[in-house]
Amino acid sequence: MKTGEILHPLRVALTGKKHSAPPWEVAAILGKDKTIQRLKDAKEKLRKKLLLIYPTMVTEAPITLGMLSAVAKQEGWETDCIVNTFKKPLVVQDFVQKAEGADLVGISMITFDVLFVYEIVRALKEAGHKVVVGGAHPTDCPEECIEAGADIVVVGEGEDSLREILRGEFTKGIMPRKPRVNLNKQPLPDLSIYDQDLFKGEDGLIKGFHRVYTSRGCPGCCTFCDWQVFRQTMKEYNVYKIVQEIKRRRDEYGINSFSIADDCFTVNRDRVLQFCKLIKKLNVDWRANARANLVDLEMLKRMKDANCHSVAFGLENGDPETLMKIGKMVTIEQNIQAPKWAHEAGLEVYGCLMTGFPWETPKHVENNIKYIHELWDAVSLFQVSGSLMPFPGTAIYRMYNKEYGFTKYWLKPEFQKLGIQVYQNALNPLKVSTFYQRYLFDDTYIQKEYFFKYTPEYKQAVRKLVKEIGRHNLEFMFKGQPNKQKWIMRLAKLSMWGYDHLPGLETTVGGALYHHKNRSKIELLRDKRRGISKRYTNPN
Ligand code: B12
Ligand code: SF4
Repeated sequence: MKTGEILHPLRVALTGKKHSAPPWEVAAILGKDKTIQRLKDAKEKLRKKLLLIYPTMVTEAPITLGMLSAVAKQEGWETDCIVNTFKKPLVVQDFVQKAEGADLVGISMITFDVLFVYEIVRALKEAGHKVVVGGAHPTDCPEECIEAGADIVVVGEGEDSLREILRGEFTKGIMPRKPRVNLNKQPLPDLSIYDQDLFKGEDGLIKGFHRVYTSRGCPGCCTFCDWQVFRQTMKEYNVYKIVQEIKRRRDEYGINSFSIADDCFTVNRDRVLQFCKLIKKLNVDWRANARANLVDLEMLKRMKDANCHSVAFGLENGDPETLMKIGKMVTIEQNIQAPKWAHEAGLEVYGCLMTGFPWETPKHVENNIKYIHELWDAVSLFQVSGSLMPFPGTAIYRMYNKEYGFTKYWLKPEFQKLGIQVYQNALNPLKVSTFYQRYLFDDTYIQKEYFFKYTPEYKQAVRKLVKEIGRHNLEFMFKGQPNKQKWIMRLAKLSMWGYDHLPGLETTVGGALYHHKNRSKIELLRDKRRGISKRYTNPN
């Protein structure tokens, strides 16, 4: 935009003259200083405002909003955001109030609490706002979002689409998916938009600012995974740019432990080694996600040497048939070898398992138990969630929704609060979980048959798996404290029994215990032991 194009309407606004007055004339009328100030004020007023919303409850600052805000600022827009957190849960009216004065409202959505989000959309529409939605859920279900009242739906990556919307080049409907964006041409996330107090941990650091992306997407095509936003293509940031960003966050926000949030960090070996070389100089520690077929011992050692403390593998399942059926494209041998290499390299290993596939039988579960035993010493912790949840956009959903009758389950009230994050969170005010789900493994989707139907024998076998996962994890969390391990296991078994027979009582009693004022401290401690809480310490 040329300077004249901005100044012309300003002059008209200030002088009241239809024909633009030259700046000296304006200055003569108003006096120089006042004029400059008024010009500035008027320019500010002319800037359009974008409000970004993250409506599903989180603990950490969702970096997605920062990425979109940076793009909008480049386009000359003013931005602000509002995030629903466990610390300060919001109601529909809070979002409407915050939207006052906004020229556009952008909502980022996943398939979680969707009814609540649609309520927000409707309320915003009633208040006269223009609403654009984007994220995993709108990508999977664009028509549904339009029916719910959104003016524009962005499918896939958002940067280029948002630019077009802000420039007024696309005004209504489902925006056709754009080619993948060039990440190196995008601005770095705008971290200034968040209400930092909402995300400050006990250590004074801002949760979420530790999460950094060096790439987007994953070459895999697992049938249970919702990879529709980035599809099966990977795009990478220049590692120099990312290491600079890590340095910035270290220097400006005091963060010295980072989580590389890429779906799979280890796809490009040379890039990993280059990253290691650069990050080592920053003296920060970090963790990353990997696939068992995309690592080798040398690479893992180099990661360790560059202060990587842990690596998470999507191991998914210990049964060869299931691994093949879910399209993981990794063999059991690789799934055993990789964690062992990582352990040998001195890294802590986190293993993510998935179970509850509709074809599984007790035999499949037995294979998973054997698998856990095989990896007992190599893996520090197995993730405590991992019961299959068929997200829209996944092959599993398409294959089974009609057969098992869970078509569009996310629009039913009883499915709104599903999602491990809800009860895995120390700050979570909702009484939705039990002692055993928190300490062992959450198999409630399976036991309560939320999505699929299972035989009683299978469900029984899963319980055995849950206990083995728990026994393994407790050994890690309470090393050298066998009595504590035993007591927690006993309580967990009691909780399991209670949940099966008197679920209401278990969650009420359990919930009451968790809602004791020390709960958040106790759970933070537990999360720290499990390595979930960030390891960073505040240098200030
Ligand atoms: C890091 C991560 C987390 C982190 C942080 C999440 C956060 N809120 O910041 C943690 C560990 C906390 C987490 C938790 C959960 N996550 Co998660 N997570 C991811 C992961 C790996 C990266 C997310 C991300 O930031 N991507 C980078 C940004 C740039 O991508 P994006 O958010 O999609 O945004 C782009 C576009 O979608 C679009 N866009 C998005 N919003 C908007 C809005 C507007 C207005 C516009 C124009 C565009 C736009 O533009 C953006 C830039 O291109 C994704 C997988 C993935 N590859 O994306 C899963 C993913 C988002 N998570 C998922 C799930 C299920 C969860 C949990 C429910 C898990 C659970 N059971 O507890 C919770 C829910 C937490 C919550 N309330 O948000 C699913 C969502 C599937 C679905 N259909 O809903 C994903 C896709 C994983 C998967 N493949 O199945 N997650
Ligand atoms: S589960 Fe992991 S490996 Fe599979 S497609 Fe999703 S991100 Fe890729």
